[in-house]
Amino acid sequence: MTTNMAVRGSMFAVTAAKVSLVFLILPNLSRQDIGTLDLNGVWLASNGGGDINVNGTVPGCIHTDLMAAGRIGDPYFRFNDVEYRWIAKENWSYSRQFNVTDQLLKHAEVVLVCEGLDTAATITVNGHNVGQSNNMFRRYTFDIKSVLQAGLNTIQVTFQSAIKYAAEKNMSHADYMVPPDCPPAVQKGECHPNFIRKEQCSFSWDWGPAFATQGIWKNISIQAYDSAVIRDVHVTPKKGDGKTTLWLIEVTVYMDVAKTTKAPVTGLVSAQLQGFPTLFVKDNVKLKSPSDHLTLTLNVSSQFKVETWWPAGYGKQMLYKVGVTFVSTGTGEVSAKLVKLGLRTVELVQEPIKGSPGLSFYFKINDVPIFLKGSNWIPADAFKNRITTAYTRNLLQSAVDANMNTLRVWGGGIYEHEDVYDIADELGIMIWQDFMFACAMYPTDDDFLGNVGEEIQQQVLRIGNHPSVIAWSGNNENEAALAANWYGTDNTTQLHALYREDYVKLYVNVTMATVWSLDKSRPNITSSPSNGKETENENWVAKNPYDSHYGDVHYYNYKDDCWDWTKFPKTRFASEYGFQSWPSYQTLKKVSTSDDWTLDSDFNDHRQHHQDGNTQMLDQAKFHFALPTGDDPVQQYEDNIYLSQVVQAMCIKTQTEFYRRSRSEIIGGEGHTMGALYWQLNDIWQAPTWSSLEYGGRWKMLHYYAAKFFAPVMTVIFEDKEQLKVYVVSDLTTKLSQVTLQVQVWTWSSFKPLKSWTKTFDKEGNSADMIFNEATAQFLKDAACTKREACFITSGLLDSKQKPYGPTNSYYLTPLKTATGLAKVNITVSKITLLTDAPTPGTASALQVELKTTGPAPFVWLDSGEVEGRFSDNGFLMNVDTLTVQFYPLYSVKAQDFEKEVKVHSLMDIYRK
Ligand code: BMA
Repeated sequence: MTTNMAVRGSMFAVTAAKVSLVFLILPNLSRQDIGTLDLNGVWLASNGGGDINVNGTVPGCIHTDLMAAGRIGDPYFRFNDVEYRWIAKENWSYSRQFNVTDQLLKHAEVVLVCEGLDTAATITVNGHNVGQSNNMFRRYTFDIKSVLQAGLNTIQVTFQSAIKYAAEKNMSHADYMVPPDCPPAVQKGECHPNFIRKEQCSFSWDWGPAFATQGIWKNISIQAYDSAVIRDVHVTPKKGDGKTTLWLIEVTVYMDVAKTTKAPVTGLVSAQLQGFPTLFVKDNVKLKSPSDHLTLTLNVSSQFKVETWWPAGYGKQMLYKVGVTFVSTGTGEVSAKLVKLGLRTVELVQEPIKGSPGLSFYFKINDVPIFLKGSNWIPADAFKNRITTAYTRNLLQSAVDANMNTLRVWGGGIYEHEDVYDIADELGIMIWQDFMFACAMYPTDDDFLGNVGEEIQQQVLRIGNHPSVIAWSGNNENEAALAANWYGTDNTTQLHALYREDYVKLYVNVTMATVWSLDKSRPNITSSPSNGKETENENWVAKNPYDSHYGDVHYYNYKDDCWDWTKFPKTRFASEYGFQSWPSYQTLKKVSTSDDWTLDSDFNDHRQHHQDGNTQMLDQAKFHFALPTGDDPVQQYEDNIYLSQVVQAMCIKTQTEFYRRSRSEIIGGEGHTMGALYWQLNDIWQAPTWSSLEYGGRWKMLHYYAAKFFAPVMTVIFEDKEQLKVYVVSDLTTKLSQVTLQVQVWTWSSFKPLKSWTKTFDKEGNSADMIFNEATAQFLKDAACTKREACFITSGLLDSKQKPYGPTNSYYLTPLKTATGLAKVNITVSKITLLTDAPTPGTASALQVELKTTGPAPFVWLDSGEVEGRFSDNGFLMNVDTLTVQFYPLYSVKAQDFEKEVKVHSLMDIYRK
């Protein structure tokens, strides 16, 4: 047994030094600590039949345990997701022995604290049933005092197959169907995930495999105490009057209190802002058993020099910590917790807009309106114990390095690991946090609702201290599914009314009500997409949740040419839109064999979980490009991967630029777009998906493009009927004085522009303006461009000293398959040098790569082969004969080793015969 002054396994363990600071205020107390016994480590994992017995790692899951024991291979390899289906259909149990001391048993309360059980389980200690679980998103605390003994004890957690549990629950829900029953066949998934409170995509998704894991996926420990323990601390900063009071920090302390026949538990609770010894508050409390809570308020007066937390690109990400301590009067027992916070305000503005029906939908942080730029986050692995802090950091760093400021933690995955929120706090990434319900109707019997209520309460208290979290949102697309009858929920009027009632029960009466009771400091949206306030007016299920005049919109269109911006909805806030591409050959190679590397291989079909996905990618490519040609099938496979990434990058570039240029205007009653979060940031495995980061972290071409189309200041070129227009967009809060817009016309046969047009002006911050507007035909004629097919346009800004400022943009006047003069050129890596002092996102030294080309080349792609890392730019248009880019390796690499791996090519190279 270990005795520790911190509550082990809790969110933020308190170090002795930190607690002693609090003790300065509370002298002369003889201290006695909460006893904890950590049960993490090696357990025995066995299947129901008892014929498989392997080491079970806690925290962990059965799939990785079987893999570590050599019972199975890599579950992601080839068709293993289907081969290993049997694992999820078995009932697995985890057991171990542990020693307990007399001293621990003497405590009034001895509880088993399970931070996360995945999912349906019965827990026994020494053969006695101590409790049950059926929600992987909840912490369970079981009383085990009466069944423990001094000396050796045994614990067993017996899981029921999540697939079987869900099927049983569905069967017993006899009154009416809660659809959908099963996912589309192409997903090769399991049925009825909506009947179990488990990661919904673990039963498969249109980008992911079905691995319905089982296991103890978070920490597990025993806790022993006599008075009370702090279970959660929820901190809410509120703006003060700005004169005498800068901030009021409300600290709500949630405690589990020992059952006692004697007088109520009393003690002293204190809270202190770390680093400010005189900024503390304390209170004598009388606590009710079995649980109680109280609120203390820290008054941050103007004498304390505190700083606000800002999103990336707007200022510093200042973080503080509040230490909370409870000292029991009777026993001197101490329980302590340390939680992080950032001082910031958030507001979702929904108000009338002049010239437009409906309401605005945008966020203000610290009173500054902010355009939310970013993407949607899905679970980083099917097996959560494989995700390291370094891996999470690399993904999130990649997001900010691509100029993102927001991620939506999507509702079909998990309430994320603490790392995600901690790193988001540090990097200034705002989080739109969904609750975990997606693409389904859900049951609403009392057990289910009670279970969800507990889940919401615990998650709001766990995640809600993070300044990065700026919004709660009830579910993914369930309002839309109901409104648009995705699952046959309106076949009879009577049933439709019932589904609507169920919807309100779950997301309004339980979810939203629970959130409001705990946290009023953030906007609370019922669904994404929704019409915000208008959805509320329409009794929570709007007729058209995709209305562009309200709230947020999800938009997918695989049929039309994605370079045609007129197809996109001019929404207030685009929270999802996307196109698929294949991940790199290097990434796919790890889970396939050479037989798989053709477009029509079984593997290629198998990994595609979206109906007609492979055809859609090719069809979209055909709008603008000829398909790759050549005799070597593997080469052709690689060329197709490349082309799919070109197409995805261009599609999302076009759509995002449309949203960004729409931030300041209302046209035909639509506009004032203030958010663009494309679908999706990351991948759960190696497959064709909508992601811009591959499983493993490699950047697809789209991610390089994101860095440019999300740049704080950028230009957008497009045609509106016969007019060529260029907008200048600035997300800065300050004015740019005397910037010059340069618009140039080029041909494919020269490094010199045919014509340069410039204009110098002052650019206000937080706005998008049209600076250039000319008839295309006339502009090309003036440039002596003979025909559209022969030319392309670029735009860029120069600062007041005439130096390039921000990214250069380009515009192709015709599909490149019909471009004239676009020929195969010779591009080579001409020099590689090691840069020892370059600023690198990773820890290793950067390399400088010099490129030379014999002619202009679109979509120049540098490939680092087996070397992991990323370039400063990639997928670009090269219209100079020499340029340099940096390469940032993930691990140190010698220039000569890198030279062997690095390759470069451009679009015309994929036409090999
Ligand atoms: C939206 C998302 C996901 C899905 C994606 C791509 O519906 O919310 O459910 O993966 O589109 O189809």
